[in-house]
Amino acid sequence: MKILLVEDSATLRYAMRNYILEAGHTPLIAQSGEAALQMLETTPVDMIIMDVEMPGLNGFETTRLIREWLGGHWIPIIFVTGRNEDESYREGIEAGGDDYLIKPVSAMIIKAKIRAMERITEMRDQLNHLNAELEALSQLDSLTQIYNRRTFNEMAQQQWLLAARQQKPISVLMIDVDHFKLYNDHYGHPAGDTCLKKITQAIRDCLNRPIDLIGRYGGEEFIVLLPEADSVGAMHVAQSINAALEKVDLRHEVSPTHKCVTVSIGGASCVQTLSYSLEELIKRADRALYKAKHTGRNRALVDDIAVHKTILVVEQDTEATKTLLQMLTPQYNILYTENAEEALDICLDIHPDAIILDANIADENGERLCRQLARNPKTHAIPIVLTSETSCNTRPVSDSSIGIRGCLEKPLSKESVLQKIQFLIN
Ligand code: GH3
Ligand code: MG
Ligand code: MG
Ligand code: MG
Repeated sequence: MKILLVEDSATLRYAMRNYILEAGHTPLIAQSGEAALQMLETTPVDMIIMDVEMPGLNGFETTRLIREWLGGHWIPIIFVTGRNEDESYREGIEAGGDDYLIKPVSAMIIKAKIRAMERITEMRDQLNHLNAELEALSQLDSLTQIYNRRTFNEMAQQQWLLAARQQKPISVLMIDVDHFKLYNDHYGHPAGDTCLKKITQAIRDCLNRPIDLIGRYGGEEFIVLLPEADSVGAMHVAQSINAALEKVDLRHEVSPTHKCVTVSIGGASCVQTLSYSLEELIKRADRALYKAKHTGRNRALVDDIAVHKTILVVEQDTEATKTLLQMLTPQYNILYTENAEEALDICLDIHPDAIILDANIADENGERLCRQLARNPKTHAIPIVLTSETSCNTRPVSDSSIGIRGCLEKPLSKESVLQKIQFLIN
């Protein structure tokens, strides 16, 4: 164990240091209460042996500050003092001490006390470990009583699949508290915990529908899933969260950006397509959050994936489909099918910005697909590019009358694919 010894007398420091070493532990030395506090900011310790009478902060005052600063994290603190009055003993225990020894203390006693405290520390560790296991088994985050990350992911995945089936929009918001480290440092960890609970409540109050999901994603990071909400709806919710926190007005005196606790929000919205996953949507929201942080905090940015152009890939060759997906994602929204009938349905429903069509399909019922698209005023302007195993020069010129505006030879090269698509879409 690392044992911090706080003692102003050089003689006692020397003796106690040796006792600690003899007991098989590592001594760290502070000559004053102030020095002890400073050391604890950077160095975690397992136990503290604390003198009471010291110039500056005395042992009781130092212990009170340490307990406040450590919040829920308990480490044993033993006082070693010349004061032997009952009242002093009471004060020491009240200040947060766990034991109280009267000087002079023999090596034997100090070693026995260290051993006793070590046992309690081991029990604490076991308890923490069991609590962590219990929390993993439970669905809720213990501090905020909203879904923990794992449960949120499971529930969100169900909503995602539902949105995919129904082709409905879905949005996600990542919410990160601004300058929360400074808040903890200034007000203490327990106050930080209370603050997180209040933030949770403020966010919950902004979610109006029972299908909306909220989870604690990390320490001071929350996540919200808004099924059936497009980017406008998501932005509305996000801004209402910013406004709600301003109203709750939790003081944050040391924040460099605002006087009260604020959050930055990054969102992403999409109309569910085959080419996106929930993980990607969350990644996009995270990217938006990063932007919100770097453009001043206390703000919301929502990335509308729907503004990305959509390309329909109609391919029988699964290798080619995979290659195209790799080349075109995430710059474009990709839908794909190997079936001309389904392609027509998709075109009528979603109006992709371009179609990449396997020439093999085009030669069979694909040609019919092209004609049907060309006839329909809703779809006649969609440009079609063929992919072909044979040279593109052999294709008849009449293709252009049924919307075919280009040809790509297999094996496909990324450069030519992107060039062609950009040319056709922009
Ligand atoms: P930024 O505005 O860039 O997000 O700054 P930040 O200080 O909020 O970010 P940073 O990631 O540096 O610090 C996050 C802090 O959140 C550090 C950690 O002590 C605190 N924190 C994380 N989980 C908890 C918790 O459960 N309770 C308390 N009180 N604090 C927590
Ligand atoms: Mg002293
Ligand atoms: Mg964070
Ligand atoms: Mg933060």
